[in-house]
Amino acid sequence: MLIRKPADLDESDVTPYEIYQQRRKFMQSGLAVAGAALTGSLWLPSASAAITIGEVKDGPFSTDENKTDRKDVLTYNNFYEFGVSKSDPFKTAHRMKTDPWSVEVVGECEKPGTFSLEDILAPHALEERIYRLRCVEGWSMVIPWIGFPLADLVKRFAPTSKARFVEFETLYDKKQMPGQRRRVLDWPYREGLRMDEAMNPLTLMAVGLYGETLPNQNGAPLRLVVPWKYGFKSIKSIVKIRFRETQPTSSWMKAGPREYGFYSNVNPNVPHPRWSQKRERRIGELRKRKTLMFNGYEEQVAAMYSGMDLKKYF
Ligand SMILES: Nc1nc2c(c(=O)[nH]1)N[C@H]1C(S)=C(S)[C@@H](COP(=O)(O)O)O[C@H]1N2
Ligand SMILES: [Mo]
Repeated sequence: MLIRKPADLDESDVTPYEIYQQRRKFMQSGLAVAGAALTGSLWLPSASAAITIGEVKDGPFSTDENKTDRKDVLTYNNFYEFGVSKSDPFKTAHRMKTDPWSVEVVGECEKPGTFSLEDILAPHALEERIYRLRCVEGWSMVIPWIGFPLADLVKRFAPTSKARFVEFETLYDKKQMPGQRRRVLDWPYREGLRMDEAMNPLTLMAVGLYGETLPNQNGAPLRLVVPWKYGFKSIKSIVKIRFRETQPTSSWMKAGPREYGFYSNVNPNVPHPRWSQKRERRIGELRKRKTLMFNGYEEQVAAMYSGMDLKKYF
């Protein structure tokens, strides 16, 4: 499969028919603001991102469950930098400029530096992996991501023996990210992994989905996908990577330490303080499903947590 560069396509090509229709209706109804938002590069996912085009091979660990409708993956998002409602990112994330893009690598490593997106991507072969994503809010999706193992990227920076954790930061720019004008979270959005979690072969650095470069609302041009953890661990639009000796405090831990732990593993047996985590609604389905331990990736990840009290280290 080829990653398709938006420039190769015209708008009708990448626009799902229903949305195209919906947009036409929108514009006809004279909703100028919405119309303007929708005429941009919205459906030309991350139209400016400098992503290398090439063969994408089928990667490991893909589920054969039905994929979530592309339209839902692109329009039902959590990306608080663009607003707190699910439909906000789809409407406003086109304001984010993703080219040029660079990532600063700092902390406990032998090869820190500031790298362009092109430098970051250059040595990595892209693969498609179809993963389940389970949001702590109680819904889930199945998404065909394109990316490469985070482990391969981490190794390039040669972390020192002191590096026990990796911290990631999202872009902080109020002009491009209207949601940051309100302090709903302590910006920039921060997340972290223990080093073995970062090096686990399941952990993906994603640059695309559904055969295209990442749409802005899904975290262009570079985001994490950690499928055995609640969705908020999968940080979007990464600009900074820091190797640390001590455990980082994520934005969600800071916002609610009783509700969001550092580990955030999908665990039906540990309820969120305000609601159960036993079941979930797969977007596009009506009946609820049982939530699986580690989101169904127990075989790949359980050993990393042996001996840990998962109620304490939630
Ligand atoms: N920077 C940033 N990353 C983020 C979020 C966010 O608000 N800001 N939301 C998280 C949450 S709660 C979820 S469920 C997933 C949603 O990813 P998707 O919109 O691509 O499905 O992104 C995660 N990454
Ligand atoms: Mo989430």
